[in-house]
Amino acid sequence: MTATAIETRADHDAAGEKVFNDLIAQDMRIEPRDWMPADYRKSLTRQISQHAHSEIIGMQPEANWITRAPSLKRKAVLMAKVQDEAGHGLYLYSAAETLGTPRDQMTEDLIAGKARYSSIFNYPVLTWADIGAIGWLVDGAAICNQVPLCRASYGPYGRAMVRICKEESFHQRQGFEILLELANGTPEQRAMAQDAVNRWYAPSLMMFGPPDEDSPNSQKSMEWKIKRFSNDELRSRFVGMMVEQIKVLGLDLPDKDVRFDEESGRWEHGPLDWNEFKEVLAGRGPCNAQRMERRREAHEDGAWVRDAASAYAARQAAKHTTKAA
Ligand code: BYC
Repeated sequence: MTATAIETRADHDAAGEKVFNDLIAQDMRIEPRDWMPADYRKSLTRQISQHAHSEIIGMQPEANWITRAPSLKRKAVLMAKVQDEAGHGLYLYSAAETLGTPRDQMTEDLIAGKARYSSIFNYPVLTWADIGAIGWLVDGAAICNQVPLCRASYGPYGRAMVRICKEESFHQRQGFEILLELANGTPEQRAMAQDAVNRWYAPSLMMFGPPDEDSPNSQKSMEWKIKRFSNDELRSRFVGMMVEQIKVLGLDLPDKDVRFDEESGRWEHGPLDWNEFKEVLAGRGPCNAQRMERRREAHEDGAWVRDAASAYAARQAAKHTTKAA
């Protein structure tokens, strides 16, 4: 590179950085062709691809229950929910691709065990009430975390989140309704609902990520207005929502330490087992191996679809080339 070329590149970066900082300061959106710092691109690709993987892996625990759902209506609703999650994965992979990483690469990383997906999907789904608890607690936590992401500074991510959040609201309602019906059913059904809430409560609080003091990405992410609130702020907000909703269910939160702290204006909760969280992130949760194995199988089983789509695309492209000539 010549000295002038380097100078021009440096000038370009300096001008780009200024526009980027101004846009962030004015709460405006960064779009794919805009200049952005390499770390912003990297961190967004990390977060959005992890989010996409979570949606795709998240289909597994619920899909396992479609054939066992207790009525035709419940099967249809659950099937629609699982299909929604697939759609969320696709919007998010598309949003991540606008940052320059091809989707095939992201899939390879997931399958090779190099990429993360949400800790929550490494827990077993033992009863039908778990499907209610997942909808109510897991999708509830997802909404609480993701509504602020509708205002994320990166345009394609924020826009994808708007649609995702609308669908998550339905998901939460269906989970709540399953639990409500069980809570008002026979003593056995009620006990099953309480047991599911007991098992999913702590893992759903951990979905918000590690405590703020152990969250290496939060500070930069908040400066860049990707995240608008810290992990602990959102976790506390979620606890406050659950405290009210559990009253309607007539069940109990398995946490005697929940209380509103007037001084901080935050909901407090009991201690969480962060060692368990670390184990799950390290691939040693109850279902990590099973989820990854199933994902790899699905990828291999889908090879013929990818091959057929590529062959079709190549034929179409050849047709256009012939026509143009
Ligand atoms: N699980 O510095 P931190 C759904 C990782 S899908 C696994 O606080 P950040 C649904 C984190 O990635 C729900 N890993 O990170 C789908 C980081 O590792 P790296 C998925 C976690 O990014 C189907 C390290 O720990 N939602 O709802 O500032 C059916 C340090 O963390 C977790 C999203 O993905 C975790 N729970 O904040 C039903 C939302 N937490 O990358 C429902 C979008 C943290 O440095 N993502 N880690 O190696 C986010 O909002 C943020 O990425 C997080 C973490 C709040 C999750």
